[in-house]
Amino acid sequence: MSRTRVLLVDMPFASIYMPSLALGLLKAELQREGMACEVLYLNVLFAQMVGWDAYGVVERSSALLAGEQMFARDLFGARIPSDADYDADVVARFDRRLQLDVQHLRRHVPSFLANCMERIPWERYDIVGFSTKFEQNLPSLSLARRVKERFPKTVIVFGGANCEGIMGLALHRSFPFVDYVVNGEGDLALSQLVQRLDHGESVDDVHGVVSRRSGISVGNGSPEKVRDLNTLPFPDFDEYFDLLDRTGAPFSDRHVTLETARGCWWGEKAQCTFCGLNGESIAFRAKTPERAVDEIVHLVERYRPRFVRTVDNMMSPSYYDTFLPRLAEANQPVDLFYEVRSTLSKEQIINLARARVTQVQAGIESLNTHILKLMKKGTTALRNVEFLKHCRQAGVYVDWNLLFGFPGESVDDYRSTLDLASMITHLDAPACAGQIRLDRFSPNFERAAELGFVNVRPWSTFKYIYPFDRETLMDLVYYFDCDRREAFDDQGYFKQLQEHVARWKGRHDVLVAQRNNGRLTIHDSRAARVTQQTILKGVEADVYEYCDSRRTPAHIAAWLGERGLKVRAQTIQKMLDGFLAKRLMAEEHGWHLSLAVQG
Ligand code: B12
Ligand code: SF4
Repeated sequence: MSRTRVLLVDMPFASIYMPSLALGLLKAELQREGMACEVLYLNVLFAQMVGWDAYGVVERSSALLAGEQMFARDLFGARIPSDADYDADVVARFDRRLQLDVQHLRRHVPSFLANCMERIPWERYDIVGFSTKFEQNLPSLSLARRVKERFPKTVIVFGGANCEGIMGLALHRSFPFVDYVVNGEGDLALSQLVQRLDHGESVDDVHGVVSRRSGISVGNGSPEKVRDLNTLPFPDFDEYFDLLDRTGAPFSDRHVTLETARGCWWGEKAQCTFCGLNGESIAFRAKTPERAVDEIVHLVERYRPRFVRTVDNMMSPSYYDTFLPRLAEANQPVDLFYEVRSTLSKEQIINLARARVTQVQAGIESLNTHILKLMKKGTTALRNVEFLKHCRQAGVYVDWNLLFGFPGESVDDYRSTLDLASMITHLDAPACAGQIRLDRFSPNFERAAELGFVNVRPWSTFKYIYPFDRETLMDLVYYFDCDRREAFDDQGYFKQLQEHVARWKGRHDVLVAQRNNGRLTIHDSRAARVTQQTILKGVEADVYEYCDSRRTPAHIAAWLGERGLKVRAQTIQKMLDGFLAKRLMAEEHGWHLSLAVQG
């Protein structure tokens, strides 16, 4: 065992509903290498102090950067604009509840930081590591500065999504009390760093570690990446679950985080233009199915969660036939969440459901094929609807977004989106319909001019958080504002779409097809319906059911032919036109899809 003792800290405003996978992995890795390490979930303690609900409201409103702003005062005092200016300009645009919660939490920040200094035995640790993503920069920096002032010998290390690439160097340059920053994957870099410090050796050649030489911040490329994810340890979440029990956190369901892959296999080929999810590590790597199932079984036995939230950017394509059946066989008492592509077949979706993957985040993003092309999504509007329907049939909930703002969109695109959206209100509604954000690492940011974005600048809200010039902010932050090269008048469709989505979320429409005595009865409660009930018989009913997956008239003719039925092309087309007229079917480029969920 080395002499060096490490404390890893998760500050507000990390999610309190699940443990940090990064810290669970880093702790396990350090311990495996013989180094003493503990994890401190100060986000959970802050939530206990200010109230779980109020914390949750502010945490979920990350677009305001209120979490960063309320801690920035401690670090920058009068160097940033007043709270009153920030409230008037930013918070006032949101509802009263949020305004009150922000003010309530802000009042607790000084005493929270003071308590942290008094109650945590900092002198026990040689190295304190802060993990920072989302709105964790200012909370982490303000505490780190206090620790460094009181315990100058304590080594302060930063890492996490807010430190990736150039952001890590900018953070190190801007905050002299931060000794080292790991600017990417920390699994190998942190243990190398700790070992070097333990032996009193130079860290200058450790890849991915930013250090200070003669007072100047110097980076050393990207960290060495874990090539074989099977070599990672199982994460250790002991402190998180102990703390939940001790603080009496009022969550009925326990969640654990799990990683079965890193990077994105689709993005390696054609990265979606808005996506910065993978930072600088898009190369796809996955655990073997055996290892992934073993890890789930271990986490379930140790922490008894109700829900496993995987953090993969994209499920491995091979998992549908390997990992999922194996997981189904393991019959674990948990539901899972996964991010998936929306191009899955019906069989793949059924495999998800059998393995208890009951929630997915799917890259649907649009209901218009032209917009999907602009964002390089590699799918079509009709395939997206087919996916939503097959998920509903299999009992898999889909979390998705409707994105706008890609240069090249037209009013026709919005009109057709609205039309299709009005026909599928019986399927899961999007979580939001909104303009895309310009994120660092996304093609939209990296190749802004080429893709039609101009005047790219840090979010204006950052002026309430950092007293830095534009150049520093361009390197330090993750979110950017921009203008479109070509001005575009959406003729009010965009607002209509947002209103439609808001109504959709409140509706519980039904469009269901049920077989009874050879007849297919379709019940329809959508606002866009033509009739409440339609009864189909014979070939018509068969064709409607056959179009449960997308089919062309040629497919239908061939399928009927195999059943010994010779139906003329004109008759088939008439049937399909009838379904379309009743808005029971959607069509795109000759492909037809029945919209009713098969009961
Ligand atoms: C899971 C996830 C979530 C979960 C969080 C679960 C949790 N408790 O952590 C949920 C669903 C809550 C979530 C929500 C949001 N998320 Co999110 N999320 C992710 C995701 C997909 C995985 C994170 C993860 O656990 N990765 C696996 C771990 C192992 O990797 P890691 O965290 O990067 O850690 C490694 C290194 O960074 C480093 N490291 C980390 N900490 C430390 C500390 C030290 C000391 C050292 C040395 C190294 C180190 O080593 C680790 C191991 O290699 C990432 C994308 C991604 N692929 O990383 C986005 C990501 C973190 N989320 C992001 C965003 C923007 C959001 C939201 C704001 C969503 C939105 N509206 O857009 C909200 C904010 C929620 C909030 N305020 O809490 C951004 C963050 C950008 C940023 N710079 O912070 C990311 C990067 C994706 C993106 N590009 O949009 N998210
Ligand atoms: S949005 Fe999803 S599919 Fe597209 S590049 Fe990003 S992670 Fe991959």
